Amino acid sequence: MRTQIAIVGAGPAGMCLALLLHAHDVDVVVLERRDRAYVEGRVRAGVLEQGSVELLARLGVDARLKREGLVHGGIKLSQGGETFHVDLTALTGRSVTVYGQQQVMADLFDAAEARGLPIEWNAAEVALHDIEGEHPSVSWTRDGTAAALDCDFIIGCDGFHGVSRASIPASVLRTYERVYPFGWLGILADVPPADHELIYAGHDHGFALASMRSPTRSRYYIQCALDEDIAAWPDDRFWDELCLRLGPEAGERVVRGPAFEKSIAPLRSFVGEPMRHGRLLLAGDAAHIVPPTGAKGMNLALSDVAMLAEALLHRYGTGSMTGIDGYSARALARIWKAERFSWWFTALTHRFPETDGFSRRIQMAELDYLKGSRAAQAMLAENYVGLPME
Ligand code: RFL
Ligand code: PHB
Repeated sequence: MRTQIAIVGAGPAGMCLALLLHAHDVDVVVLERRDRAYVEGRVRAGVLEQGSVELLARLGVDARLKREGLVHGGIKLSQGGETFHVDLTALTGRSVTVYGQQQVMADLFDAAEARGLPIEWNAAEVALHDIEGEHPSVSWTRDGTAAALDCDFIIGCDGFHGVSRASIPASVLRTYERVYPFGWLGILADVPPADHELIYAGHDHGFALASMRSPTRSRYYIQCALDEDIAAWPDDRFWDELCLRLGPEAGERVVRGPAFEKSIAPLRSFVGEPMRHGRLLLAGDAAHIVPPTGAKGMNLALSDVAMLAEALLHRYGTGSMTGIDGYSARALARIWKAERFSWWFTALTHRFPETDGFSRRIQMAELDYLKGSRAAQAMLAENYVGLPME
């Protein structure tokens, strides 16, 4: 088999890139380790930057997003029980849209199916070959049968634990990492959200976040220990702790109900450089991870592939490798700013084991400063709604 572009991984990065290239008549094949139901079933991101919404619109996969996405012009920050509003739209002229990654994936898969875009589901033992030469290829097995694909470029969109980044020689790949000493315990419940906006709360017990998926479905998180036993968090205990951390004002408006999803996610900052080696290019979580506090992970995956699609289309349109040669540096410039923002927002709102009286008061002073300073709020707002794609 032969194609122009082999994409490893059918997450947001892989599927958006596949649809972008397919729309310009570039041949693509997507290889995915799991099946559609599994990828679509993963409860993950919830917030889309305006640039991400525009990209999905450009792909023509935004019909449901337009109907069901919740446009938010602000977020709330809560400190010691007191809540203040950051008016994203007044500060930046932009907004964000609350629309779950599960819904994004369903829309992308529906479009792929309708447009005849080939996805090889349940591709096991995916291996990349000859990425340093002119004729790379990908091999895999399904149900024990071997298959292979020759291509011009391989795009690694296979997430943090994929095979693509691992195919770059250790002598070439530089990695930068922070592993945070805590996780997020998250739940989904079919109850109306506590507020019409998201609430990010710092509390002596740790961070809490009130988010949502729809006017009738809430998504809540609380910071927890990495080795926390989920069984030790029956619904009542979760709701009590959440309300305490959100403070009396917001806590009072929390509607309780049975949690139908409960899981713990670890927090990590990670960047692998460069994002290209020979004919292998990386995008999304395969190259970088941010802690979810800044709501940047899925958005970065989408901005990476918007840049990558430009570079590849330039190559197929003109034969020039300029865009591909510049991709890694261009993408990393934006990624590092999102890394900084996600790290900063995490440090501001979470309780670290080493948080002593001094650092706690510094956190409180910074939140108080944010509350009273339009300049400080503008910094938060322009990062939260998404920096421009330069
Ligand atoms: P994905 O989504 O991990 O997709 C990678 C795909 O590759 C497949 N794969 C392989 N396929 C073939 N062969 C192999 N060897 C393979 N290895 C892996 C996998 O099965 C999978 O289908 O990466 P992608 O496309 O780069 O997308 C990244 C986003 O999914 C991720 O950054 C976000 O979910 C992060 N994130 C958030 N991002 C936001 O923008 N806003 C948010 O509000 C937000 N909240 C979150 C989050 C992530 C969370 N968790 C659980 C990590 C909240 C949480 C709790
Ligand atoms: C979510 O709704 O899952 C969500 C929202 C905002 C974040 C992280 C996760 O910062």
